Amino acid sequence: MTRPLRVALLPGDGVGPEVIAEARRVLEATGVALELEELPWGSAFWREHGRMMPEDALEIVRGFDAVLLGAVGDASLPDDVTLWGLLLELRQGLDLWANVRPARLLPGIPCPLAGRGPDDVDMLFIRENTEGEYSGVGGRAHRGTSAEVAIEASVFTRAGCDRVVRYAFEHARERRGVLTSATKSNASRYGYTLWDEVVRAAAADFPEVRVEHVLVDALCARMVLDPASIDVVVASNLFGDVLTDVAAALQGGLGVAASANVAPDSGTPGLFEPVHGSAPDIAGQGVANPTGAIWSTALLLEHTGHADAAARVMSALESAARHGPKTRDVGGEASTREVGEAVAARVADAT
Ligand code: GGG
Repeated sequence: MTRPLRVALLPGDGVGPEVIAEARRVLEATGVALELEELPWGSAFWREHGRMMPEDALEIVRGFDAVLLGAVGDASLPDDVTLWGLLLELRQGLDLWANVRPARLLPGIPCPLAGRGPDDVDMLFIRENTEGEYSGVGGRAHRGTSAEVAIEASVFTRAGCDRVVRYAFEHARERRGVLTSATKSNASRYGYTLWDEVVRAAAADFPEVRVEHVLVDALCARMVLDPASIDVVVASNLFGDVLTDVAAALQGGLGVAASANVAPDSGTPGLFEPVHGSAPDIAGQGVANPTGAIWSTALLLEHTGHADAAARVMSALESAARHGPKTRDVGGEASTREVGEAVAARVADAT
């Protein structure tokens, strides 16, 4: 008998608990044998313990096959405290070096670009996830004086660039065969030029993939003007974050976008999360779109060897996008729970 899939649910802050409740409902409807455990970490945990997660959080997480995270961020705490205390600590501590973000417009979801539809928006972003501009290297001196100085160093290593670039090439080979590398190596002459060299060297091992080097600002414009020309994008940590908010807008908004933080071929549990944050303006109202969290569940199933269940979740999400129910951010009137229940029912029917 195969052992159950052990998933840690980490609802976190704001709308996190609402969307993770629906993701859980859908996960349970797949029929996959599960062992689920909720981890009460986040800003409420910080208020009680003075930290976002327990000291042995990484050890605890390593005991699971995967983690499903809702959101982090709370008005009572500085954003850098909540992000570094939980999400970035998990990404770096577990060395989850690739952040995979599909940006596909599901039929039935309105596209903000006039005249464009699902055929135009089908991109995959591979974001470097442990170094670059998010390395956490730097400091501040002479605080509060007119001589104050702040340094935020971007750290790029050849090995760190190489592994994520090769992973992106592999995806491009499986998709439409085009890899776009996004940098700003005309202005930032050290880290991004190393990145460019690594891309050129890796390209020799993927002759079937056409590579293009595009400056990140030009890529933002192209994503809006000609999204159909973009297949797989590989980008540094910060650029990947920014580009995928633009991409999320093209696929119907942040509520729809999903992501997987993974360390391929390492055996380390992946961390799966909707791209959106805690959305304090709508938290507790039951109106948040659970699509990004449910889509992240499909990525979790796919990455843990349950491709059939993942496909059933995606097809149920596609059906809800086409026929409803939908939340108000994508043109409907349904609640978070109504969408979750409808998707879970379709998954169960197909099981
Ligand atoms: N879904 C987790 C979450 O709250 N993400 C918000 C966020 O600010 N993420 C930063 C990042 O992905 O770098």
